[in-house]
Amino acid sequence: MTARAALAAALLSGSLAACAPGARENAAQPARATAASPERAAADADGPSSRPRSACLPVAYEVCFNALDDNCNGALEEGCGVPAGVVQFMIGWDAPRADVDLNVTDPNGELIEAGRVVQSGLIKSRDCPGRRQECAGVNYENVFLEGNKAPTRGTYRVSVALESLGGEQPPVWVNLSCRLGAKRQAFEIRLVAPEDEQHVELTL
Ligand SMILES: [Ca+2]
Ligand SMILES: [Ca+2]
Repeated sequence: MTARAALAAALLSGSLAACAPGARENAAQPARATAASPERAAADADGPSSRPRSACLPVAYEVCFNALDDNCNGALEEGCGVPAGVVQFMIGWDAPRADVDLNVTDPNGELIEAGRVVQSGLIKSRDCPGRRQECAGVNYENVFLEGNKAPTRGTYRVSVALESLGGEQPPVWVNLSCRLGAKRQAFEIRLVAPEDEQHVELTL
């Protein structure tokens, strides 16, 4: 099956459509905070796959920097100093030296990069692990809509790609959380080798 063909859509209701992972080499599991499950063991044994995951976990507290709304209160990483917005895409991964990239292209076709606000109001807050390991092993990347700007309607294209393993043992497990207004969805992504990539599209 091709990567594109693997984009089994997890359709969201209402005006938001299709936040679906497309795997070249992927599966899914939380980057942290959960123990290995039988499903994960099976995925490890069988090779790449991918799947949506619960947008949140029913626990009493928020775990910082794992790109999950752990306590299911609708807020991602609250109290962790991570900027949030009504449009937001966030990834988090455990492997400290692995270089994973979150590449979001907005409906205007602009790629969201760290340190530059594009016309749609989106900005990327950081690029991990950083050229000089600035993220200090706490690896997450966050694209969010700044301030009170109205979200731009159209299709947002998201890529989660493994740039390099950096000496880490594969697979690298990555959490991806997506928010468009009231709609939220999360994915567990498994990246095995450099240039592995997972695609998601959301339409507002
Ligand atoms: Ca969290
Ligand atoms: Ca939360």
